[in-house]
Amino acid sequence: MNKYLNNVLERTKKLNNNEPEFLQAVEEVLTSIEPVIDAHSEYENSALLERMTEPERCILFRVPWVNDKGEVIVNRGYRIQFSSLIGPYKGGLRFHPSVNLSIMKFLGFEQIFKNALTGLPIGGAKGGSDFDPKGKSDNEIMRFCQSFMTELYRHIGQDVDVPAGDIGVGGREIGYLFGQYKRIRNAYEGGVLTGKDICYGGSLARKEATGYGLMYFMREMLNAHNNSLNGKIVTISGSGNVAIYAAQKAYAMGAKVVAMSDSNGYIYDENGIDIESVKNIKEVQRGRIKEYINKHPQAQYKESKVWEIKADIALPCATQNDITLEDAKKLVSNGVIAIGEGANMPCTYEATQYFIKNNVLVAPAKAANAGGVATSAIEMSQNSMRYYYNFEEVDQKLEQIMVNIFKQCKNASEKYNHNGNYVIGANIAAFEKLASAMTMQGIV
Ligand code: NDP
Ligand code: 2IT
Repeated sequence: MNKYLNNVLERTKKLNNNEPEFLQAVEEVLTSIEPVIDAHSEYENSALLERMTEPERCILFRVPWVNDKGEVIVNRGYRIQFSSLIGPYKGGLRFHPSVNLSIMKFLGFEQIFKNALTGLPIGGAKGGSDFDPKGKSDNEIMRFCQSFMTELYRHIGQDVDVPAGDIGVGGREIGYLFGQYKRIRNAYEGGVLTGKDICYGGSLARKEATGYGLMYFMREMLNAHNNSLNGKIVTISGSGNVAIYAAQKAYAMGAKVVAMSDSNGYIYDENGIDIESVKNIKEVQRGRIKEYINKHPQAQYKESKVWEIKADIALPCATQNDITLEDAKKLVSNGVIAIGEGANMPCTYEATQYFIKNNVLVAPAKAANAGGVATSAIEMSQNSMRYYYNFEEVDQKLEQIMVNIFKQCKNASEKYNHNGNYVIGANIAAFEKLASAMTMQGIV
């Protein structure tokens, strides 16, 4: 391996040795950009990789709140402002008990590359809390969000840092966060958060954007290999925001979704899952996926991983490291042809390598799920204009962005003789842009 790359990898490991997810994300990028590093010896002199792998700022804070029983609970809040190189810090907030510094940093790091691929002026960030929204009342969610924002507000702003949703943070949470921000600032700064409801400054199609964008990317990737979604059997992990709208678009493109999951298990419906029913269970009732079988007795529920179901296309849309090498082997032996990463880093490194070795197409997260943040940037732009596009206008812009992202991945993969390897393509295309911008801006 290139000596400079190797030194940076060793340094990163030493500095972050108890952050496995962060190291995994950095290692995946660094090992795939070797040909670019070989061609640019000047990067070493400017410590370009050392700077790129070190967040500009990590903010950790206390989030005290009172539950419905009157007990005081203390959670930890995070905001990793990873890079402001090409725009204000931008990225979601995750509320999940597993949240820790390693997960926040891996997500922030990935976000820089993803945001660069969108072609829009957004830097990279991630934040969140180890708060568990499951089973909490609306009032508890509101009190938590208000406390979280009472600290976060001083670090964000529409030209500084613009959070949005992620796991456990959807329209309800963004509403409470926005209300508290506005109250503290005594100003309507619409562009400070994205994923807002339409009635107070959100963008049409933002809710659908990540899932739809994933399927636009998948369509382009399959087209490039003389294939299509028509008649394909699809399985999806997760049943949240990304999963639901990926499923909806998959149907619209002629595929059939036979299985979806949550962290407890999956539902299998041979005739095709009724998405409106899943939407109702998850978005309206905030229930569990197994409730689906109450109204659909032909469907089955199993407490196991969805990857054991035979599929042409698998869409991991839940969380990181969801598809292990063992799952990858099962999927390949069942004839899978493509993986679409709706979630961030849903495949382990070994799983991704196994897919590529077995000629399974992989739509990498940084590229394939970038439609969400791209539409967030379109929301920011509408907030600045004080004017709103209709649904079709936003959807068309999203589609165009995804087509363009696929082209960038394809071109970069071909330029460095990795035809069809869009994982390497995405990393290189994003890195080239970031490295140029970093070089032009001097040592900062
Ligand atoms: P949601 O909270 O809406 O849904 C998350 C889904 O994933 C739920 O079904 C949840 O099940 C499942 N899940 C979460 N954690 C785990 C876990 N540890 N093990 C198994 N299942 C789990 O989140 P989103 O749909 O917004 O996000 C899903 C993924 O997509 C994340 O990786 C996120 O980072 C990524 N992403 C999201 C974007 C967005 O715009 N929202 C944009 C780009 C990427 P359960 O209810 O049981 O917890
Ligand atoms: O991972 C992601 O790209 C998101 N959760 C969306 C971030 C955003 O700012 O819309």
